[in-house]
Amino acid sequence: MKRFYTFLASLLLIVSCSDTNSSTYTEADALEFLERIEKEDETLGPIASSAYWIGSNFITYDSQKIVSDFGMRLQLLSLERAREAALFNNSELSDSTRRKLDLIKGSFVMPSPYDSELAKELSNISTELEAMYGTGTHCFEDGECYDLEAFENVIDNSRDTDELLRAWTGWREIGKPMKEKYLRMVEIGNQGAEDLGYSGLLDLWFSKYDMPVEEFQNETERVWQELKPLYDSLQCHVKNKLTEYYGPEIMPGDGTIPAHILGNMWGQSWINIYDLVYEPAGEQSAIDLTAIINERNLDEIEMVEIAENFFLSLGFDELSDTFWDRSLFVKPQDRDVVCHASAWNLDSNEDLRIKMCIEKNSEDFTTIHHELGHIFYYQAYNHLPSVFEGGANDGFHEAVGDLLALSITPDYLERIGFISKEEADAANSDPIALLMQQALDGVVGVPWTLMLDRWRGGVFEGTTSNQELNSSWWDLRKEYQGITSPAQRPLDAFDPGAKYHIPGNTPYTRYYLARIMQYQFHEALCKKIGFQGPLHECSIYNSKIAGESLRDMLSLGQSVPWQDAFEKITGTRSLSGTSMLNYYMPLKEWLDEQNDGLECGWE
Ligand code: X8Z
Ligand code: ZN
Repeated sequence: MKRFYTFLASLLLIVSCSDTNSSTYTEADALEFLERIEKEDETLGPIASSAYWIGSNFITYDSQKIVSDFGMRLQLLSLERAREAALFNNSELSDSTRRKLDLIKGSFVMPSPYDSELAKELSNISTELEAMYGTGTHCFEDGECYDLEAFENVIDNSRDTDELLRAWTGWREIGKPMKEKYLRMVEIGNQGAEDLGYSGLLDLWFSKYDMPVEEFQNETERVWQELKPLYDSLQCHVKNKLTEYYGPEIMPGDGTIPAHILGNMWGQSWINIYDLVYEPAGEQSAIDLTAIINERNLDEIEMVEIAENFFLSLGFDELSDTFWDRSLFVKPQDRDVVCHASAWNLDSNEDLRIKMCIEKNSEDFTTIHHELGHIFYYQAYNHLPSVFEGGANDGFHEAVGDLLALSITPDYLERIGFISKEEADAANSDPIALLMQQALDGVVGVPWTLMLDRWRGGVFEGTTSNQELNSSWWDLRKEYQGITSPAQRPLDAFDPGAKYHIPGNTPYTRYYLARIMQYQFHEALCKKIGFQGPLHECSIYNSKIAGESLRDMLSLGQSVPWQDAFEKITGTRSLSGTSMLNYYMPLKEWLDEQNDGLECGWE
């Protein structure tokens, strides 16, 4: 630790004694600075990561103290680096060096001003918010206590609306005490962003996409408008089916769906109510992956091995022993952990891990592919300098595993021996069943992943007042998703706090981008491997051509603008909803037939 202090002090000296006439700084100076950063990262990175790993894996008073302290020191260090990088603002530099410096200046999610007291306060709050979520439990008056997994067990499986409502409102109790802390965090973060030269946090967050902020926001909106008719048709069908099942008394009557009956704590994936919204055409019921996992008695590790094998079939290198030894796969019974799934790059050359409380069901089977997507991305770019170790943009990082999940087709399941040829043929004979299963996650996620940061943007910019924090959340959920709260929310409610990425400060637009890009990648790769049939039947499993094309892109890390990386696979440089619309075309037609003559839309 002493060495760390000495290092910080020397860095302070360099910056405070530096000549502010930046034109005197040359490419050679910049390279020297970057080399120093690389060396520091090599030593500091793995230790800091271990501190965070312990903080999320053993939530105790002491581990949080360490995480908070580390957070404060790393914040100040990053601010120092950003200041030093800014000294080169007017220098003539190569494109690559300029990009590295820009990445260093923009590497913040929640910056504090350069002030140790504020850095400490911010780090304390962020650590506390994440721990509040990770340890979140609610006890009812009858003394029964539930954590998130216990509440989710009810929401995902129950069809009893009283029970559902109790679990839905119960989990949201954990959000209430976060509200004031969250607001203070945003206040400090906005100050920090301004000090870095941004107009605020929103500007900082949306400046990471190699294009002007406004242009990026317009792009996300443009694609949403392309996809909205598909979502609206699905929302309408699901609303009508739920009305049939539960009766009109449970529905708000304004065309929206109450959030507690969607089979997911946040209404972000509706796969658990599949059986309520689709009756198979023939005798054969759709493939039930959860049932297969349980029939085959797969344990958590075997589920991960199957996902790993998919990547290996594309030509990726095996996961190392350290991955298997150090990852967390099963929820520990004896301690508090942050169960929200994550992938970790503790030391890019030899220490990659996932942390997940795996449940033996189809949803988590998909999430395992998602997490391994992060891991194989880390593996693909670990030869790069540390500043370039990152996704082409953050959406790319989220899209890799999701891309593979689109290839979990009946033919793939047959090839790995999960189902018979007859079962695969029967599944393929009912495309609507397959597409409906995919859409209940993939299409449903589109407005949700867009609205979340629209809400955060309003809070960051101050256009949403402190009194409107919760009501604006519900206004946006209604506007984008046609979902409403099943009960009047109390004045002190802070429902966004009950979703991990809000207390965890994880930007969410990345998942929106991933939702869109995964279909663009899928379509392009299927074309590349010469697949002729409908897109939902295409699997890139075992294709070395697809694997090579994917790796070519992943190995670029963030060394080039994302559009360059995107072009490598798709041949285009912009986002488009067309691939997703192509994929779901048969479902869209079917939905429109079902909805014909019924009331759609919401007020
Ligand atoms: O947070 C995640 C991953 C970890 S990066 C499990 N996802 C979002 C969520 O759960 O809300 C994946 C889908 C969207
Ligand atoms: Zn992820």
